[in-house]
Amino acid sequence: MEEELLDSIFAAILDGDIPAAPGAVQAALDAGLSAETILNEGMIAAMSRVGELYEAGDYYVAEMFTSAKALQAGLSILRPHLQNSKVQAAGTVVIGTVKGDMHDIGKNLVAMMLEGAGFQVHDLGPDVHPSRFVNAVLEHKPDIVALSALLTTTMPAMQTTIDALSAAGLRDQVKIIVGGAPVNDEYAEHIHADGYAPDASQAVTLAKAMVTNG
Ligand code: B1M
Repeated sequence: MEEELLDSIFAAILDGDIPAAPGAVQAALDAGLSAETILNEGMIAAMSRVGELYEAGDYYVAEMFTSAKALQAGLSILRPHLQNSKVQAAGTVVIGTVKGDMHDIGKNLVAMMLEGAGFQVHDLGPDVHPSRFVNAVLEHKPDIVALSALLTTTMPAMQTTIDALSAAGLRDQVKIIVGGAPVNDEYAEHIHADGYAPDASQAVTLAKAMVTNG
């Protein structure tokens, strides 16, 4: 039963069936599956398969795009269930996907889960120029700046963003966390970020530790 429900979520996303995705997610929730299981074993697993098919030349950008839309449609149902955290953290976060990078699903998940944990989140969207991060830090005075990148070609924009914050004299006023599929601990250290998280829930743990421990 559980497997069938997860299979139908997986299929809706893999096939880019935008109308079917919300219903499949709702059915799994109604059957008592946890939001985390639905997200990780249904939705993200399907997206990984989409990536594999794209790499193999069986899917094109158009299919990746429709699958992303189906995932987003499913997320709209899942959103309140991912935000049910009982522990509330105080802190402000400015988040965005770096310049040149249009991938925003992972970033949206991180933003959503930070909000669920009680953070005030200013989401600048995808393709954010370093100067927009600088302006947002001046405007919102966040505790944390969170940078996402999904492409190896846009990872260097994380460095450029950190450099822009340094040049504006703001680097010491914020903690910077980074993440996204091609990013790792080593890269975070290399660009002098303050931390790296491999997924949205660990980004929340990291952000909480940063506002608690300073
Ligand atoms: Co693109 N794409 N894409 N794509 N796309 C990838 C990333 C790719 C790996 C596919 C592949 O080849 N297997 C590949 C990158 C290769 C590389 O650089 N190594 C790729 C490519 C090549 C491209 C284009 C260049 C294709 C082209 O045009 N020829 C193009 C680039 C456009 C641009 O950005 N300039 C492109 C375009 C697109 C679409 C627009 C069609 C669409 C994005 C739609 C959207 O986001 N609104 C898309 C999609 C959907 C993907 C895949 C299939 C799925 C990404 C996704 O949403 N995953 C992806 C393949 C894959 O990842 N398997 C692929 C689900 C999401 C929940 O995971 O974003 O990894 P993710 O987020 C995770 C963690 O990474 C982490 O938390 C999340 C999980 O909890 N995380 C953070 C993310 N940010 C974080 C920040 C943090 C902490 C954790 O702290 C701040």
